[in-house]
Amino acid sequence: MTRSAQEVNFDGLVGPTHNYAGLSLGNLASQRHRYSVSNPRAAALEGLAKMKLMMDLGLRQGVLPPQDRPDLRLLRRVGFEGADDQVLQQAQRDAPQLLAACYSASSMWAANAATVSPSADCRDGRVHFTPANLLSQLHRSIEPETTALVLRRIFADPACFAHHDPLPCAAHLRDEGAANHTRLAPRHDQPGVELFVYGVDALDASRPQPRRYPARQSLQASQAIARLHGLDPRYTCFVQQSPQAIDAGVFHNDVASVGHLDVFFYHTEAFVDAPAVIEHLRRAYESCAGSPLTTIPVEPRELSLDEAVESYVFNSQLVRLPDGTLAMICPEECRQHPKVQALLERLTTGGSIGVLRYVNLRQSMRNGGGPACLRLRVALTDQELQRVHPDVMLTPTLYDELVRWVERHYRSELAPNDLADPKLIQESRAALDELTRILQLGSIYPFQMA
Ligand code: SUG
Repeated sequence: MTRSAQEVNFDGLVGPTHNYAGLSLGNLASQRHRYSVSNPRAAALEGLAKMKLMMDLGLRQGVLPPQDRPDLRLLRRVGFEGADDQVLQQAQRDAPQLLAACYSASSMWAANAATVSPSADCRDGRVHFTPANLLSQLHRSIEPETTALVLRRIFADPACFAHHDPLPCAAHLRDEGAANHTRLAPRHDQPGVELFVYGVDALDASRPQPRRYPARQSLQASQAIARLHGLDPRYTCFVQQSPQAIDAGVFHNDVASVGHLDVFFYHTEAFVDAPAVIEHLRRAYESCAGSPLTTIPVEPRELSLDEAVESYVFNSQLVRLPDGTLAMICPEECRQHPKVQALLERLTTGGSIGVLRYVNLRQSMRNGGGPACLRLRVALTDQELQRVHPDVMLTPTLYDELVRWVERHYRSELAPNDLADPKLIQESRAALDELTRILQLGSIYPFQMA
């Protein structure tokens, strides 16, 4: 099948300091695995295996480099002084959570890197990118600067790509990127509906709010992005995530719904007034696309929100294979879950899903990151795809090279105490320096620019 546009998944490559520090309040897996020993090598290889699966299914797949960690600039900005190893030792003694924050490999979850609108939706006919400010969590708030630089480097041609700065760092404008954004369209090169899901309206305290856990996305941030991208207000929907869902561990909406082209798979307790949300979405979609939206609702009696969070079934990737079949890429954890198995059986025998594949992402999952968290979707026309930095596009050769690179540089065990080991800084920098050569990205890290 010839395609004039396609969705390309850009996955965050897991960095060499992947660890479990329990940094994300409201992310139940992150809390549960706090201080366990991680395996950065396995984490990176699992992520690469998922990318390879996508490539083997006939889909284009891109790679986003990890960020430079530890980010010692963070520790210096909060008052730790001296040489690198002194800064690390003092932070370990006085503020181990800050030390963990500056070591987090969280940029692997590329769904939080940015919000991306395809050219067909944007007034100026370019693909628009807004890196997320990620200010709700300290360890993630240090990502936007490098993310912005990397995206500008990969999508460099101003005739095709428009880059905005991350939104100003104020709680009013807290933004977590594509994890709370879904685009629905009949084709990737036709206008679609952009659905923005927010956790809080920062200007209206009378609206329902979560009680236990933070709402990470504000309505005002989503509105700002829609304005910046020049989206058509008729086809832009802002809907509120249910506070109960946030309190049940749905810290990003992509833990309770996923959409792809004309299909929207969602838990009926994901939104405030879900029936009205779906009706609104259907109408917007029909008037934009001229054809109906296919919705796949899941009621709590079939799967509770808690079970959705446990299994991460809504964090599966929905992709259309080159022959048009809809495929679902699920976390391995779904295989062990009888109720999820029954749900998936219903979807496959009913014909909604043509192909079902499971991926083992255990290392990332233990920090609350499933298949869809690891990828940033960028719908591109053939012409736009030609303008993407070619060396980040996965090929069998690049895959082999990246596997060898991981095996050369990554540790297979990282315990909380290892974060004060100054050798880890050198190891990590050596790995990243080499990676920028493999991906031909030039200097992107602060240590390369010093
Ligand atoms: O922001 N976990 C990430 C998981 C992000 C998942 N992304 C999407 N749902 N799209 C987060 O909570 C845990 C880090 C730690 O605890 O060490 C963490 O940051």
